[in-house]
Amino acid sequence: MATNRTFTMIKPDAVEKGHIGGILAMITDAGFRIVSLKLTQLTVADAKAFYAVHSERPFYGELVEFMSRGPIVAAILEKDNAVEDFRALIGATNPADAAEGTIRKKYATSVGENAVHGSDSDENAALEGAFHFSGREQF
Ligand code: RTP
Ligand code: MG
Repeated sequence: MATNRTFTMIKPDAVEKGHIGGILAMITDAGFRIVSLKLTQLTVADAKAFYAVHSERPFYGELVEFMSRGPIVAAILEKDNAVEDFRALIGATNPADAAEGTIRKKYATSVGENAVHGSDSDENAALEGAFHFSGREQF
């Protein structure tokens, strides 16, 4: 079933640098409604599970260490065509390739430490959102 929701994390690099407010402003200015929002931290096991699809990639260990090293902001967002439009708003994985006006162009520092996550499908958006938020926390 197609949905109009996606899931995002403001990653530890951007939280450390004080960019939570700036990134949330770009998200809401782009027309996304905040359904759920929290400051939290991934355990090593959480990060391993979240990025299990990349477990054979050479950067997996570094990615797990990075994503669990400090607080993140987790959020469920709502908008028509949410998954695709949010991927467009965050920009390319590598900030060197990210278009002007994207979140990663403004806030990411490297291909690894790239400020934000965006779900890649409706199915993953639902799974990722449900991992962090109960039904009572979704508004
Ligand atoms: P994300 O899942 O975090 O939204 O990022 P993405 O779809 O744009 O990129 P993906 O291919 O799913 O990669 C997941 C995350 O792994 C890190 N990465 N590091 N060192 C590297 O070459 C490398 N490649 C990817 C990034 O943090 C990327 O967002
Ligand atoms: Mg991805």
